[in-house]
Amino acid sequence: MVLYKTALVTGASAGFGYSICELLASKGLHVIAVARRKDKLAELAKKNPLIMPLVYDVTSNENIITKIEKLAPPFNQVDVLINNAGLALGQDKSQHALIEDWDTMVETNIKGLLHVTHALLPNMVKRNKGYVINIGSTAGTWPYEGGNVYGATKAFVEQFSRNLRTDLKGTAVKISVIKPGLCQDTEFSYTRFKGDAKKVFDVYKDTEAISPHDIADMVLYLISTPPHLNINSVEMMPVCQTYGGLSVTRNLDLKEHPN
Ligand code: 8X3
Repeated sequence: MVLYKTALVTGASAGFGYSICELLASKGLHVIAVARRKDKLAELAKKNPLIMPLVYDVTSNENIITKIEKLAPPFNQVDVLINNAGLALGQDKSQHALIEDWDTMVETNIKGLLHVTHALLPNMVKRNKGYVINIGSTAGTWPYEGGNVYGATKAFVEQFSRNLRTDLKGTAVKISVIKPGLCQDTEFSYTRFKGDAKKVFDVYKDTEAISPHDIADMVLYLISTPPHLNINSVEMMPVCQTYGGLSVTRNLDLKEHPN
């Protein structure tokens, strides 16, 4: 049984966020759907009157609290925060990556998540009621070529989640991190590969990956756990995906090359 009345979901305009909003509202929660794209939020909000669209950019310096306070009750008090907004940009090796892409990932995946959490957490602690669910990634645990800053931001999300858990000691506020692996039916790869349809196609070719519904189901499960139980971390992969193992370069050239 869900013991929470309201949820705020960032990155609500597509993929995981969109599905999470739909599912939680269908279970009777009042859901604040946060994203930058007004048209997508309007489309989502039409699906259920319990969904309140809130246009907000997590990378802006505006405090989200000022916007939430203006919403009609019960939307003005958030019980469950789902920090879902995040992105990957590029999958080139570090030596070829664009610094602008690195900056954008840090701004969104780290700073955006921090700012929203910092704004909402004090009220949860004050009321001794709340749940923060951070969307991490398998990339935060398992390195892969070209995962560089994306994986590092998700490692941050995981460690920040653990540290939050320690800070919440002595309160009833819960915190979990969900770490999905390969996921389909989201904008993730289109964004990462900047619309390169061939690259996107190759990522999902002949696979059955995690769907946004799988993630929404997991969120619903987490917020339905009994008050005494905190699931610290959930790592999810499709059955078709597994660990890659370590790699070895044979006959490696260790000599310095002329400039
Ligand atoms: C998404 C998983 O493997 O594309 O966070 O980095 S992966």
